[in-house]
Amino acid sequence: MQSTPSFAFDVLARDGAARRGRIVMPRGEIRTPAFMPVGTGGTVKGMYMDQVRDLGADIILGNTYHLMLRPGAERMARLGGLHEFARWPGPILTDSGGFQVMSLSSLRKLSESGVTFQSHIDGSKHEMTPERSIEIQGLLDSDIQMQLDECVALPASAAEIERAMELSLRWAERCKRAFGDQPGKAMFGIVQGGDNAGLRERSARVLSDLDLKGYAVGGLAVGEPQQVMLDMLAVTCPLLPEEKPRYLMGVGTPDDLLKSVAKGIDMFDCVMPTRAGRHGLAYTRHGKINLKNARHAEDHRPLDADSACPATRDYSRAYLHHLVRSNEMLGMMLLTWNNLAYYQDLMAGTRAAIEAGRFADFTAEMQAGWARGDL
Ligand code: PRF
Repeated sequence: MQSTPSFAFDVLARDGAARRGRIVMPRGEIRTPAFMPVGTGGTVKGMYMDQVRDLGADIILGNTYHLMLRPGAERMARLGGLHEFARWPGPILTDSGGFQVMSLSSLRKLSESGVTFQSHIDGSKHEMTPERSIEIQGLLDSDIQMQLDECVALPASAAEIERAMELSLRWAERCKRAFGDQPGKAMFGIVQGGDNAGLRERSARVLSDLDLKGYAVGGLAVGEPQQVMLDMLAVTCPLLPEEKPRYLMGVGTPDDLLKSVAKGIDMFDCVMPTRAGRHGLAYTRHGKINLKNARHAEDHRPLDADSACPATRDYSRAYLHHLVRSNEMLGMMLLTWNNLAYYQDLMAGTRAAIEAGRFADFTAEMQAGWARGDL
């Protein structure tokens, strides 16, 4: 009899600091580098779960903050958990809520014990502690749960960055205790420390000693230039355990993804492909195309005739332009589909390139295509 896989991460190939790996969990295998489509409120906006799966996504992201407010964590548990509810049978990673509380709610009050806030939906009052965040993520039946942390927007003073980083370290310990030992599930810690290399180093070292199943790098792509983000990754990644997955939270553009993989990142999530799709923007091999632009009004060509994605291959730019201009929901759906297809294809190409030992060449080819533009 074959035993159920609990949680295993293997690095299958390396090319410089870039890694091609595999996470095996009871709900499925995650090929890394992986891009996780964002399914904030139990839906990857505008997409059927079957489509998301067919694009090659092995895992999606859900948000503790949104789901605790609506439909509610206890209700979700009674409904059989998020996988059953949203009809996504594969692994789900949930963000812990702290980041969303800070960006979305009002009347936030942060203390050692946690954060109290008012819902952005109905103004109701809530408390989020490290323990409650882990409890909620358990009620959602999340496979990879994130510690509660505090992310400060940049620029910020070193003192402020340090205070939030140290608080996040204490919260990591409390989350680890609350999570306990759950075979088949994982809790990841989150490195903070802003744009300060010394603080990043301390955060990475203390979290590494906690021996968690994986590590995220948080507090980046929050207002700093790309080079600062890459410098922080160069400091942080080598300090994280080699044999554990590394997840860069909330990043980014296709260029961010490739440059971060080159620093040793294995997992990503970002609203960019889905949100941009709803705003008329298409990510393609030829760079970003704004379908609102009048120059597409009589363009018969699809976004990319060579793509396997129907949204990319079968619909004219003129039609997409018309849909976007008319604010038709199909326009948002097709562009979201195209963008997620592009992101998943980029990750598939990344994995193949690392295996073939040609990741630097692959990156240069992709960048040349974006720079050449939409001819
Ligand atoms: N912490 C958490 N979620 C996040 C971030 C973080 O720092 C970021 C920063 N890019 C995005 N999402 N918990």
